[in-house]
Amino acid sequence: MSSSERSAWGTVVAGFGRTALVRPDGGGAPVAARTANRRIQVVAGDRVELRAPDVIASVAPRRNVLARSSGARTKLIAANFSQVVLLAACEPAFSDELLARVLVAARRAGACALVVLNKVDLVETLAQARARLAPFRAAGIEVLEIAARRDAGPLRARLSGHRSVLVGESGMGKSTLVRALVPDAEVRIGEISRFLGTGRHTTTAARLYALDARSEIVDTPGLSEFGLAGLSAHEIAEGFPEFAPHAARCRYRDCRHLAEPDCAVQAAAQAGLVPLRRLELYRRIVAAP
Ligand SMILES: Nc1nc2c(ncn2[C@@H]2O[C@H](COP(=O)(O)OP(=O)(O)O)[C@@H](O)[C@H]2O)c(=O)[nH]1
Ligand SMILES: [Mg+2]
Ligand SMILES: [Zn+2]
Repeated sequence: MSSSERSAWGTVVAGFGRTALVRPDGGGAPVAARTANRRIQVVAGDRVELRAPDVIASVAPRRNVLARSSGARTKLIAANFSQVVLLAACEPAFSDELLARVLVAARRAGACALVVLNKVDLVETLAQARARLAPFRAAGIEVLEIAARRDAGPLRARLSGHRSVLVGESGMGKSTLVRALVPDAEVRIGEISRFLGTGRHTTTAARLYALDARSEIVDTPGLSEFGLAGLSAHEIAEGFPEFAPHAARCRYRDCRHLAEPDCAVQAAAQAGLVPLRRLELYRRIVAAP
């Protein structure tokens, strides 16, 4: 590299394989950039080295990554985050299995996780939604209730100091929430869309927004499934931290809490010490990760 080709670093605001919108360090307008070669793949949250000034020369090693995998294909969702916010809603009904899957992935990424129940103004469906989340609460997973259309305030404080990845099925209120949290979201979505061209990729990639000097949120496309292909039963069990205190008393040290004899996790579920639904979800995921 000649001395006139100075490199600079930036953060990927939206990434699509080899192309990305990059926010340069030190401010300035986002830059539409392309990776120098096909071996470099970028995703929202990546730290990238810019050259020329619209060529991505390299990607810094990722602290963590949120990815789902069907086995044949692994899809990166976001990188370098500290928190995962799982959005559910009173209506339409959400999948508790999807929540459990994302919690496994968040745990593997070493990020903290927060479940948000949105649309709590829909009082007729509130009790049912709370009941579906009760096993998660009982497992020690935090659940925050909001009505994003009225007030996203209760969540705002929980985002402070974090880069949070917002995930959820479509219809849960992600767009509503992002508009409430990011005052100029529409303008910035427009910027990203212009860069991408007419609607291309608009629903297939995550976008990173700054909330304040210390906080960012990554909006992700609506999920309908979250494959965990390649994870062992043991790795999946790590996403069920409420099993751990009991697992030490299973007869077999490598017990997978499926059909092994004298499984203490199974016994704890029967005794009501572990939510039965959580054990069911664990077994479903292990059977078809
Ligand atoms: N009643 C109610 N409806 C909401 C709330 N938040 C979002 N919605 C509605 O739920 C629908 C789906 O919201 P949207 O933000 O598009 O969901 P997304 O698919 O997750 O992006 C829209 O009709 C929203 O107006 C809320 O707090 N209360
Ligand atoms: Mg949306
Ligand atoms: Zn066991």
